[in-house]
Amino acid sequence: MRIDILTTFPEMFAIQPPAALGVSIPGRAARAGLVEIVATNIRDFAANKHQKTDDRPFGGGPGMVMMCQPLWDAVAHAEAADTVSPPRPCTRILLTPQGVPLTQRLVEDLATRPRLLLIAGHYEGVDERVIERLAPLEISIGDYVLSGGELAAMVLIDALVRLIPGALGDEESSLADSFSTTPQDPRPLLDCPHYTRPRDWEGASVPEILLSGDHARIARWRLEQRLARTQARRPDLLAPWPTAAPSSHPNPGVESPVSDGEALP
Ligand code: 6GU
Repeated sequence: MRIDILTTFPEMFAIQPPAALGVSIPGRAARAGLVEIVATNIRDFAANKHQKTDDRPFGGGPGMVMMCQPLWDAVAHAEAADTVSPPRPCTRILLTPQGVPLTQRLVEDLATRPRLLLIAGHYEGVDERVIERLAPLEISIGDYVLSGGELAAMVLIDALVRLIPGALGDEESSLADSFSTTPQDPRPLLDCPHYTRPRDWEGASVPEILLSGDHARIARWRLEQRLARTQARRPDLLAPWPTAAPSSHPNPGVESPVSDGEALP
């Protein structure tokens, strides 16, 4: 899988020397060639003499708006560049608080795509005309405001990389993660509590059942713990699927097309 990021801060995505994605599981996966992470500086495509990528908003107001031209040209460049021929189709994604909420279901869907192009917006926002023409899937990582889409893009990349076969070591598994589901049980549940040695730590012991060696009872206990925790901490996850009016968001979720944006030259 290849993941491109368009950003004005490409150094945030360095693998060597390592930045956030150069360590731990994403770093190991990148070095093993399981994922190719390519950050491109939008500023390199600014056609104006000061290499400006933003300008003041029409209509006034605070902050700056990311301009159409540098972003459009950066997308054209990145999509045409691939290490395989013919170039893989790109799923365009804009990280924005206006997007659909990122969920494990959406991450699982995106992990099946051959190539993602992540656009990290900055400033007050991105000129709506280039968003309309690119028609990206718009994704938010939660109901709070970040200064830019870079950290959100890293959150998405980290969540994706752990689902690539081989990215996790033998000792690790994404199957028991919080929010993971199975075809047998589609409810996203929180994780159960975990314990390791010593059996007694300053008077605090380990639940007896985990020392019993009875694997069937242990599995049942863990499932009960997951259900109880989810009920106590995140009852919303156990609620029936919403039956409210369908969202009128342009990207209703995982069923969205790869991209219906205008083809680039
Ligand atoms: Cl994806 N971007 C920004 N700037 N802020 C956010 C976000 C994204 N998701 C939540 N807050």
